[in-house]
Amino acid sequence: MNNIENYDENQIQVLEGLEAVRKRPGMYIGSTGTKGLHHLVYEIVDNAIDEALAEYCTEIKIDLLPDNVIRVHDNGRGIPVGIHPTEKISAATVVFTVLHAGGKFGGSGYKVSGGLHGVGAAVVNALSEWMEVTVFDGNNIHFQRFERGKYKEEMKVIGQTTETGTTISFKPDPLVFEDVTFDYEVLLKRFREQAFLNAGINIVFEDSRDSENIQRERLIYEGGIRQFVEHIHKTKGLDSLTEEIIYISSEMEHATAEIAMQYNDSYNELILSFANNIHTTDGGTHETAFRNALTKTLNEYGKKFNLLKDGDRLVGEDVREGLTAIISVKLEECEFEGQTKGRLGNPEVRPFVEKMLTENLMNYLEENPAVAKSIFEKNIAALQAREAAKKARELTRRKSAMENASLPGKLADCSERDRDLTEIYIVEGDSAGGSAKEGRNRRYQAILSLWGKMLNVEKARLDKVYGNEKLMPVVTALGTGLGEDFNIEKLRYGKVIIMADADVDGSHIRTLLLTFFFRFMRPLITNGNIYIAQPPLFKVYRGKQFKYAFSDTERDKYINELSESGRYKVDVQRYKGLGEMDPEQLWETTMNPETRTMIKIEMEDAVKADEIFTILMGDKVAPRREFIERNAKLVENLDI
Ligand code: TTJ
Repeated sequence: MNNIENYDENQIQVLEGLEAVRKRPGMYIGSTGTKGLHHLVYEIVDNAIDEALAEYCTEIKIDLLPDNVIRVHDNGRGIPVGIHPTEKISAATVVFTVLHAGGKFGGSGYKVSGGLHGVGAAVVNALSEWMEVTVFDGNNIHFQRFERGKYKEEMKVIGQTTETGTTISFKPDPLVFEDVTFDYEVLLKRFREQAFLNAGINIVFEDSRDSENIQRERLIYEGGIRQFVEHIHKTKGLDSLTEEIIYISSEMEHATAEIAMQYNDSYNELILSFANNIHTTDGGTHETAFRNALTKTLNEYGKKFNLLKDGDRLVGEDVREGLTAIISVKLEECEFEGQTKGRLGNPEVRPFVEKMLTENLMNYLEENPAVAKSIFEKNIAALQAREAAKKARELTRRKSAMENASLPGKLADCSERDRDLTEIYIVEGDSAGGSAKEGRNRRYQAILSLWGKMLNVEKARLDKVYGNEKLMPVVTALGTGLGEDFNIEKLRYGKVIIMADADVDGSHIRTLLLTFFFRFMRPLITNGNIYIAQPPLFKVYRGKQFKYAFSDTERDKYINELSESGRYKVDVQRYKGLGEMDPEQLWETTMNPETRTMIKIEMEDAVKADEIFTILMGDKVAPRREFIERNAKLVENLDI
């Protein structure tokens, strides 16, 4: 029987559903860029993790095969293959063809269910060039193949077996995704995270795309999120303040919560929160509860043991300096809020987590006075630094008021007063700054040239940032203030564009500025104000005809096009720096909104920059070497 030709009403509905996914993939998976591509894998793997959490499966094997084919296998019960009572086809077929049937399959009794947006296996199927489903039910091997969501043959038995489990293989559709190449590190990071969040789960990940260089990793962490904290400190090369990792967990009727935390010798906080194994990048009730309870408990502790001077009070910033914490809650039903659904909304979580932390942390501190002492000393040092920063800030304010020169001299401002229509280019180096100034549209484009030695924000607290000759002009030009003073309402430009050369120094300045924004002006990133300008790398020309290329591939393509496969001579000019372009070229290629391409910085990019920064600027050699080895290709491109 051929289902594509024998439409019945159900089948038509199903196909229309999957057609909708193919028409608007972004609505279902966020984007058709790399993020959306990787999302496909998580969507499938999450189902196997659910089976493991239900304790029916002991191992999940994920293979990244040649041609960017993904294969996910679990040794669970196997997706049910019997005929579905209303759809009249195999239940497994329903899972892969009916939207929103994935994950829960009509109340299979799973307590928690993952899936970033829970879009389900049918969405992945619709966006795959092909997908193959194999189910082992202990007796028979069942098999079905789909192409772009459609099937020609129903689920059928292809052999016998004594095993149980599910294997899904699929190849993302190159007609849907801009690039179908998976990033091993991105996938590994996500699987590792899942292994930390689900203590004891056993994930084997293998990348055999290159037969000469097969990479394989077994991820199993009996210590769960405690080992997550340990891993972060180790890979970042941070020394822990205390030996032990504080671990607190609690369970109530429909929810569990756990927290692992430890201080280190840096000044940065890293709080990662999760709800049902999904990273809540914008926090939410669980994270708010953690922050509140932490500040409250440490103040109470200080009061109780007379460790705080009269009138002194620790604020959130003080107690989070140098803190790494993982918060993981698992709920029957999560409500995700905000534009990117990155914030947990469930109100009942807040009192639950607050109570759990307040009670248990106070007990812990009283039972471990030596640990409590180191933590408290660190908090007090942070409090003192905060007060020093306040003084430095007031001094800078008074100074700039007296000098009556509130905007930096290196700023060539624009005339437009409607902020949303304006942009500021932050440019490293005077010659590039000069070209940009001449080439710009001065009505709505402002140029700020940077000069002087960059502050290593890694090692500096806020009090050192005030008064830094390189960063202060940025702060003043943007108008927002920084740290706790930051106010996005005061932002003077709609877009903040970092423009630097495509070389070592350029990527250095990009990383530094992104790290600076990430640490001290984070809302600029979450609000989507930060961009990276993309100057071309090559000019390919034949006589008066020319094209700008932004990558090696593009260069080769244009050489081929302009030479008409070798019939004409073409020349290639390589731009080493922005300064080599004249103002008109810079405008045409990099600054003209009609023709330029820019990268909009997302939180993930900033987190990555911050990570790169910590490792490369930190004082530990081993993690740096390891990082460079692991990311040899990346580092070569970024040249940090
Ligand atoms: C559902 O309830 C009856 C027994 O089997 C349960 C189930 O669905 N198990 C299951 C699903 N195991 N593995 C999957 C699964 C694995 C992958 C990789 C992908 C998908 C969509 C489901």
